[in-house]
Amino acid sequence: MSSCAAWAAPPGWRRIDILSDLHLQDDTPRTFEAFAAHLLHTPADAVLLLGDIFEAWVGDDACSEPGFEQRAADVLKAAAQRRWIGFMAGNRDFLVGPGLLRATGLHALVDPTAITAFGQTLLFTHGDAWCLADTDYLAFRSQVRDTAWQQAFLSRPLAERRAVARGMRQASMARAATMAPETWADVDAQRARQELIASDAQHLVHGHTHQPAVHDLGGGRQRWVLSDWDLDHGPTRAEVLVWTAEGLQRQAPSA
Ligand SMILES: [Mn+2]
Repeated sequence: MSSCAAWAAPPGWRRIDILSDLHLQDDTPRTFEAFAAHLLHTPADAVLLLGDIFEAWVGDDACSEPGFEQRAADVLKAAAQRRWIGFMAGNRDFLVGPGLLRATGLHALVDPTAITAFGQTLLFTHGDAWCLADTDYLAFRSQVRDTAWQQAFLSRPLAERRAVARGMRQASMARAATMAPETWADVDAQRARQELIASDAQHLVHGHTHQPAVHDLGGGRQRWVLSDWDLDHGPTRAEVLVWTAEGLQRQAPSA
């Protein structure tokens, strides 16, 4: 069982927005604009970013050069001045570090985190760590989440890190092209139930699989899967999960 962070929302919060899997990069300008507009204009008191906000993140020092990362940091900073924003790493942006969080005013969210608000406790995770059938990926994950591996990677020149990220993205796209999203590994239901019981939470909320749905886990427990976002290719996908005293509800982003 993973060690789980747990905290209660401040009593003044009325609405918490949850989003993930925007996979932002330099060539997704419409998705980026929709993300920025939502963060700046949502009426929510808090926003939980549940991972893979960025398609790749090669180190917080990337923000020191004019370009995509710097624009993204500017948006996050402006948004964090208006409301509480929490950041949980995904399998793409796990190298977001304390430098970016400090510079923007974002709060780190441990994976998983249980939050109590509106008389209910929900458990939040990106989702990749509990896709237990994906053993190749889990081996890769434990390698790249290792502190020594990360220090070695981050000590390489920025241009070299960008080249490695490009190569990994191409390999991942080539792999994904051979598999429909429905066939990707999914969060293990037994593990999800165990984690909910251990953290005394009612529902699990996660992203990662790009298969928005609500799954019944029995005993009144549910697994809510977030939508990915894509406003740059084909049919538009963009959805925010809104948590209020009324429960959970999917909504279009604020414009
Ligand atoms: Mn992911």
